[in-house]
Amino acid sequence: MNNIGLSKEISYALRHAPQEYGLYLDEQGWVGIGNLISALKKQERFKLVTESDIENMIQTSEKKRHEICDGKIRALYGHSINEKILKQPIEPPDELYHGTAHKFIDSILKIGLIPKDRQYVHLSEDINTAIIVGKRRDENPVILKIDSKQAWDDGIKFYLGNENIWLSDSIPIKYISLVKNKNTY
Ligand code: HQG
Repeated sequence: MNNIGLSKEISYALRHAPQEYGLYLDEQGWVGIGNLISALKKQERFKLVTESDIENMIQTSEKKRHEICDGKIRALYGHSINEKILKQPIEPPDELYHGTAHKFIDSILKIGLIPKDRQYVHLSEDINTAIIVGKRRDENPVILKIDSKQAWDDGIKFYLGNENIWLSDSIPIKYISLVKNKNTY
């Protein structure tokens, strides 16, 4: 089984288009793993997929994007579906980071970080993760530092994605600063 292809397909189904697969996510984004497997099997390339293929894909992935519990599976972050996935607010680390493209900076510094097509803003626990995220859009990404302690104290909600990806509601500019990075500037 091609783990990258399987991971992308499952992310697409569980983050963006469950209805295309006849799936209904509950409020926390869970769906029965048997239902997901039945839906995937309708495609020729996934007709032999098993639960252990999915477990293996999750375990060997360089990023923890999905989790399985009690016969159910969900995406941990990234959702764009209309029904908002409910997350429990949790106090974040004092600082978080966001890697982005130069072309977005003027707009971010004008209106702050917004979720765009997703349900939440995605933030990284460390600069290296932010660089990897930013490199998806810009070879030499801009890294922003978020004063998450102050934002949390002021009532902005943060939520856990995986062990180094945090989610949040929109982040106003007063909590955002540019990280001076010798590779970036
Ligand atoms: C930008 C991947 C203009 C924001 C990654 C980002 C992550 C603004 C883009 C996860 C803006 C949205 C999410 C504003 C934000 N004006 N641009 N006011 N506010 N933006 O993909 O954080 O590999 O929705 O900077 O690794 O890049 O798929 O968010 O560039 O963890 O598992 O709008 O997706 O994970 O892009 O990435 P995205 P993201 P996976």
